Amino acid sequence: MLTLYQFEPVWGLPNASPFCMKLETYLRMTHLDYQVDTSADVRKAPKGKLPYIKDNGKIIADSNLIIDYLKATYGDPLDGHLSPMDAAVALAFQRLIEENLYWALVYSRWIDEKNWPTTKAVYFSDLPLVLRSIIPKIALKSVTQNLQGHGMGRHTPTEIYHIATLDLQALSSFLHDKPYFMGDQPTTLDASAYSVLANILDDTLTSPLRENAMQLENLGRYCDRMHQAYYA
Ligand SMILES: N[C@@H](CCC(=O)N[C@@H](CS)C(=O)NCC(=O)O)C(=O)O
Repeated sequence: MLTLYQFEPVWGLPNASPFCMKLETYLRMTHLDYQVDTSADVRKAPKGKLPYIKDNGKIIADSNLIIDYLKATYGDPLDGHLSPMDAAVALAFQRLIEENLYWALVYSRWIDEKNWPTTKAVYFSDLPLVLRSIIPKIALKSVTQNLQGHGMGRHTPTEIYHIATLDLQALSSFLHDKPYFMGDQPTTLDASAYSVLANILDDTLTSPLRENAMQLENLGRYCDRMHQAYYA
């Protein structure tokens, strides 16, 4: 059976890692059998990140490459019906969510001073006491460098939340009153969108990111629908 290596769920979310949650949601949407292993050390993961999978002895990392593999191996029940133009739009929105909006979420959790103490307490609560004052500092340094490398971390907080709000507004406008992003049927884009949006809307932390997302009420209703469909 396929094994999904991902982080332990926290905050009542299927996963606080949008990429882990996206892949688990995809597996549920496609009714593929899987088991979860949360014991993997992220530093020893094939690409130093989670999720990755093991299927029939093959190890594959990166949620998008994993989904490509799953489509090639088990078929493509979610996206096969999309026209080339719709598939292009779905890919563009997926990139907006994963390559831009995601980084504002990372910023709000790790760098926003109001949230870092809670993030730290939750993410590192399992560490032995002696490591609890060392590992979070190392992890924070690495996340700060990643945000700088991406470019999002070079902006002011006001600019970051403004950039993210434009993404959220685009998502809200495109979703409009459709049940799913690409229409009446769920597609892979919904696995990606639901995972980042549910993480942003989660009430454990607060930030202008969450407050602005809350104003866009169709996004909250969409997350409720996805939760009911795949995690009720
Ligand atoms: N492009 C990758 C991104 C995965 C990713 O960024 N995972 C994060 C958690 S959301 C991670 O493992 N971070 C650990 C680290 O960077 O040390 C995918 O789609 O799977």
